[in-house]
Amino acid sequence: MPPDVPPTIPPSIPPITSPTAPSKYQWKYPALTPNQLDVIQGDIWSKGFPKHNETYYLFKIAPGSATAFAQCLRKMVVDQPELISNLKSTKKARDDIAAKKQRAEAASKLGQPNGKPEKLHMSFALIAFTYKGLNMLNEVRKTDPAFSNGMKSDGDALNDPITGLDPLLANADEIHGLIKVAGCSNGSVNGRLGKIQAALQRGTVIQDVPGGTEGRLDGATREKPFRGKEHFGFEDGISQPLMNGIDDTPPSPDSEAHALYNMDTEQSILIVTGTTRHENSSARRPDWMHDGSFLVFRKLEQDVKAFRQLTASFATYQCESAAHMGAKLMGRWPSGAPLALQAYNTTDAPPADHGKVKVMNNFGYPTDGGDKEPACPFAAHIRKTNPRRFGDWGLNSGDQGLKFAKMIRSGISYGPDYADSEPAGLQRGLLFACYQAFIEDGFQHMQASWSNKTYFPKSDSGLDPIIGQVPEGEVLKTVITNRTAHIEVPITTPLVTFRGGEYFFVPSIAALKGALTEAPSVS
Ligand code: N7H
Repeated sequence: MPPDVPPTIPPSIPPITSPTAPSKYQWKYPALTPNQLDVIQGDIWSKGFPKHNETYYLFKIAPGSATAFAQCLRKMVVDQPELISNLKSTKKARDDIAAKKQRAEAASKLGQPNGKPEKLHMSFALIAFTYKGLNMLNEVRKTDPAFSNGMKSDGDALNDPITGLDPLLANADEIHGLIKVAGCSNGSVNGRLGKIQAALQRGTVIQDVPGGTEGRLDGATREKPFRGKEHFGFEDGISQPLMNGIDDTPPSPDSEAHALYNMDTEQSILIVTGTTRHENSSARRPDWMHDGSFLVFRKLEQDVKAFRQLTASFATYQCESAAHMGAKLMGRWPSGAPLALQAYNTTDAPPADHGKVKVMNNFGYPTDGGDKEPACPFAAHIRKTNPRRFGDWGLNSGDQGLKFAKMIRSGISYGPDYADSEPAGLQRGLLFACYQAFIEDGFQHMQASWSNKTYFPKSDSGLDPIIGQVPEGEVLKTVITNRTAHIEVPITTPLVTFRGGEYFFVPSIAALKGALTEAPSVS
């Protein structure tokens, strides 16, 4: 063969793939390590603590007791490690619950008795500190301005009201720490909280924050048939950022969608992993903050009557029913079915599909040129707080929020169910909690720069009808869209009202045993 003839390249042979064996989803980011599963507190992942009841206990460290508190805390974490839950133990509990459920389902399919899963008696706890509380344990550099200044200082940017606050949350200076306890019943929550309070010497070393009942705010999941639903009647807790190493692999057929719609999340957005803020910032955190996360806690009262009255005016806003208008405000139907999907543009999913739609995240928002009015309004709560895809509708891809505004939500409802005939004065809502590595990028960005602004995700979108807040005296205006119309909706009675809250840091268990309790900075 003459030397100048190029060798023949064999045609490439396509790999043999079975259509029934889809390839495994490849996570985009490195996994949490086994050590991280041991030291990261157990509520900081998409599934969080299993719970039926939950309490937020707010405490202060008694004057002159910082050293005693540090000693008690260290002793508790070392001698009774089971009292503060880590990711490993929470994941195991979730796996046990799932296994029991599966066994019960299998038994019931075989027609065997005892098809109902046996109730597992479990409880879980987390401890977190305000900037003031943390500073009593270790000198804290002001690396995170929102955290060190406190939620009250952010009030103007967030448009938080300053009156009508829950007395327990009204005086933030009194709050040094938070113990969040979740469990299968009030009894299991009280039992675990009592043990922690005893270890931290409640009454002498720690004291209840004044203004409430024993320093507590209690919540509970709603009873059947509203289990999983919040007070406006919508399925909650569907869309969460997922982390490699703790979350289940997204189902393979949905892999691309999970990557595309940003479910697969770099851990440094949710957990303090490195010393740099992100590529554009120089804020540096000390090593002991690694594997911690910031907790934003807000008591948000829901006005169910106002929600029902507003949605009853559906015809004015060219919606087909009150339920359709509710779905336009939320972005999902009560079942969880996303309004953006064509099948659910105008109707909720049939009951037979509720199991499927209540976990549905494989969707984005249509990219039909940016001019037409979409089935899911730009201002809908879930579209405001997660536009899902970059570059659509002329979204400003320079908005760092599109990558960094992520949070693990971990709220619980409080208060009784609403009834038309109820006596005046009953209150209900959401004890909202979320975790992120940067409050400025997560909660603060979402609330102040997205939900409270009409220009996000595009100009004249209107404000988020559920959580948007305007300065006192102004009326919140959202916009409802359909294929032909773009209609402004004034919300004269807010659907959700802020009743107080605070920013906390949730240290790793390693920090609780080490740097934070070694040498308190205040005696
Ligand atoms: Fe929202 N609701 O129950 O009506 N939220 N939220 N939220 N929220 C969501 O997708 C609700 C609040 C987010 O990825 C659903 O899991 C209520 C705050 C984010 O598609 C429902 C309150 C902030 C998402 C509610 C409240 C957020 C989300 C759909 C207050 C942040 C995921 C279920 C009383 C600043 C969006 C789901 C996505 C979803 C409700 C508060 C953020 C039903 C009543 C304060 C990021």
